[in-house]
Amino acid sequence: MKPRDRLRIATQKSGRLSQPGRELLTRSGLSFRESRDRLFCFGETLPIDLLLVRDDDIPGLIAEGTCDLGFVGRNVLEELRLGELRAGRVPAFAELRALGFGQCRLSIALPQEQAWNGPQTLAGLRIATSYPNLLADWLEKNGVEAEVVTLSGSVEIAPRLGKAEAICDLVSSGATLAANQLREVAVIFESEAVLVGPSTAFVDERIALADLLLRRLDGVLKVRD
Ligand code: PRT
Ligand code: ZN
Repeated sequence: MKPRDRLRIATQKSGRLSQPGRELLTRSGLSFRESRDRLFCFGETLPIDLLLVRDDDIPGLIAEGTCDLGFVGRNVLEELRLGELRAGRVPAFAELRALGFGQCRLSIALPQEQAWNGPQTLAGLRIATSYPNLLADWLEKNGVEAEVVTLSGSVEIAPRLGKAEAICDLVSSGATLAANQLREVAVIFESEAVLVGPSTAFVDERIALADLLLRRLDGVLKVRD
């Protein structure tokens, strides 16, 4: 690959992580000029640019070397990491820092009236989720045989549509579950936004740039604690 003298960070274009991610970079002393199509931000104070993308694409962009670092939910990262391991591949990306925003949990929820007697309650049920690997991993660890129904969105309405008897979805306030007459019964994964990078070391000018950025981020994150 050609040597590069600028660092490229992948961030979510629009969504829950985009604003807090930009704020963290601003507090770290970085400023940007946005391209007209709003897909790229040119770093003005340091040779560090942003690529604005869908969060799900971020680990892949790092694995293929298009971007050097990224801000993404640990839930997305872990789901893809488990997918790589299941496919017999070594993940080419790794979590470098927890960023202290975007906190949420991946939880199992049941219709409100249904009793919960631990993980075995789920045996033989269909569970709808957008996180099939994280769910399958948890079911396996708990010795539960259930059917994982993978949906790309609107997981919370699956029980009402008769597609599943339980769901496994991200929760923050719990309002979405309540609005759908669902009850959170088990947390299977705790998440927040993380800094993701390659699992191998940087080369060229990017070594010093990544080092500088990490030191600045650490300074800001420490102040926040
Ligand atoms: O377009 P793109 O693919 O980039 O965006 P997206 O729609 O996939 O992502 P987005 O912006 O919704 O979420 C990005 C990341 O934010 C997630 O991967 C999580 O790491 C984090 N995050 C934090 C959340 C939530 N909190 C959250 N509450 N992601 C989603 N939710 C959803 C949840 O799926 C459910 O539908 O919000 C609803 C529940 O919220 P409460 O408050 O009602 O419990
Ligand atoms: Zn997404």
